[in-house]
Amino acid sequence: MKMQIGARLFDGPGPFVMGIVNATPDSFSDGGLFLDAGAAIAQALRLADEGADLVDVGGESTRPGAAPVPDDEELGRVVPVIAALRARGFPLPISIDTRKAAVARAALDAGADLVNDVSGLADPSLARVVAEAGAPIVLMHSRGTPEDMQRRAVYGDVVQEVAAELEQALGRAAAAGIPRERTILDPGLGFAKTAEHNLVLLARLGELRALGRPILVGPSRKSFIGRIAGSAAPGDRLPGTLAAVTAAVVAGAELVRVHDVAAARQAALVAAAIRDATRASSAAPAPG
Ligand code: HH2
Repeated sequence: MKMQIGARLFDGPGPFVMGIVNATPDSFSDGGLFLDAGAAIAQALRLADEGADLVDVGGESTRPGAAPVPDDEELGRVVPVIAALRARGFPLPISIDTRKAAVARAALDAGADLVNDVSGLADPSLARVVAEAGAPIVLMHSRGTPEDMQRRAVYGDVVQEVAAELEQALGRAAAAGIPRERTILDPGLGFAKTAEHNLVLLARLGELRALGRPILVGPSRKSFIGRIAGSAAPGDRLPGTLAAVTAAVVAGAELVRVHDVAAARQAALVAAAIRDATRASSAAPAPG
């Protein structure tokens, strides 16, 4: 990928690691830990020390069944964190994880560099904010809202349908004036997906590369890992997360979104080295 995000040029195949800062009371794996602005700021600094390439700050849980959060409440959770990080010279690009135009605008004004939209631009006013700011955007695939998305997890071929719906999201972006070069695509593991859908998307992730944009994948601690592992609690899902990160990077993901940055970074680097060795050795001429 080649994309300017804030002060940093992301150039090359990666992998790049996005560290998660959930300033929420109810996120599925770390809800309440970083609701306090001071704790969220400390977490962002810790993830930077662990080797994150950017951090993603969110103020609304989008786990299945989560109720929406009013604009001012979400704003009040994320804007002080972003402003304080910028005031102290935080060196990394900051992404704002929101579906809401007002939150995105305030976060970009406070110093965020990228918008991470789990609704894939369901709201045209968010598209306008991103276009006006000239910011890059992550378009994640989902259907419906966190409240009803699991009822919509019905697909013929999940990979083809996700690809087609991501292409529609790219169309919404283009219509609002966001150029394709400023987009990153994400299949949205766990969003209107069953555990089986997540596995098929990971296994066939390479097919999404035909859309011609960098791919971000967010498997971190998600429930399909607990399901496969036989009920590991969210905090005990790091080994399974690393397996999913490895598979995603080998299949061509340029970015991974994770809670456990140091461990995921190591897994992603080794996975990328294996991916590159595969490409190099299959490109080499046969001996003799
Ligand atoms: N997953 C979550 C939130 N935002 N953004 C992208 N681009 N991709 C994802 O897979 C993704 C995302 C859900 O995880 P988390 O933030 O840990 O939980 P919660 O929504 O409960 O805050």
